[in-house]
Amino acid sequence: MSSFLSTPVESKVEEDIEYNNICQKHNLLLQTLPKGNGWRVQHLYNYNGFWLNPNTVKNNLLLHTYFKSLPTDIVLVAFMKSGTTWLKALMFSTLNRDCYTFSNHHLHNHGPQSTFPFLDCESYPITDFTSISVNPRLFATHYAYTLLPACIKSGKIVYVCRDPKDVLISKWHFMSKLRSKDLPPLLLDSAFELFCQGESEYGPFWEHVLSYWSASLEFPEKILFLKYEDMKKQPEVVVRKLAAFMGKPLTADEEKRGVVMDIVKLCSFENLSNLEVNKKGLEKFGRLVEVEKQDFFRKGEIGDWKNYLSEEMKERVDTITNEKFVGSGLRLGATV
Ligand code: PAP
Repeated sequence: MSSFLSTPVESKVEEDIEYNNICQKHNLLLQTLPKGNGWRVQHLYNYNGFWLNPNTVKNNLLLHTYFKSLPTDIVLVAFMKSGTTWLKALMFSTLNRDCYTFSNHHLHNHGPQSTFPFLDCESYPITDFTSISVNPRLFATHYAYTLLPACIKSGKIVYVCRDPKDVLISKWHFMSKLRSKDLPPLLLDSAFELFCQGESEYGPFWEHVLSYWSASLEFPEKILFLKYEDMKKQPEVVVRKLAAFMGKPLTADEEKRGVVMDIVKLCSFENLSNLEVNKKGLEKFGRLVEVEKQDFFRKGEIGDWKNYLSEEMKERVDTITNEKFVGSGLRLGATV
């Protein structure tokens, strides 16, 4: 991870005309964009239909300006708390299955979040990631499809979605931990209301999912659309799909040797959450965000929302989901 992190060099920032122009554009933009309530920071801004925190708006401008994609890139996308950590581990270990043994694996000593870069965080000096020599390069982002630079859309994308009720509960727990100490705690009732109105980082949830669902129907060879619930039910099916999609299908010999189950076990919630490397320390994202590694592992279950949401709340989310997804052909929940 450290290879793509940059040390802030404030004096250099002042001399960088292109970067300063973007900062200026960002400041002006924030004055004009609709403002909403943040979960982690005080305000979110509605940028081209999606609620982002101010730094994520800025980073979207930076991404559009600086990111140099390669046709072989594969980008993992998910709405927050929908399965990024798990898929990072699965994609990394599936793609690099010839580089490590399963008894002495990179993931035993490195958190899944550090296996490949997250594109939504600002680092300075700006990196265009051209120094990454592995092929294909893997990246991750939470941006909606319409907010991605065109060059990313021309490569391959793995998208994962999850039941919005579980996403809401997972996100509320996670954001409550990261929430600025200067703000009052975010009560679940308030988070629920904001989520239903679409007002949460990278939201609205439903438009985010639909943006990738529609694109996956249009470009099925470019976008692999997965569901967290399918992954829980039959992870081995997902590993095979991922391997083929990433251009490295499982061979008959690998199948015989049980490589699929090795990957599944390595990346399971039980295994990863019990590794020392995932229990302590901080994961750094760009120069501004740090997260306790253990906060990426909470319960890893389907249906934990039942412990938090009333029947009425469940009905409200399900009704929104049905109304938003009607006619799209998308059904949430396990399909395999
Ligand atoms: P991010 O958006 O901050 O990157 P992300 O990894 O997408 O988070 O989602 C975290 C959720 O995935 C957590 O769900 P929970 O709060 O409902 O428990 C986390 O526990 C779960 N998770 C992390 N790793 C795994 C895994 N290996 N298998 C299943 N679920 C996992």
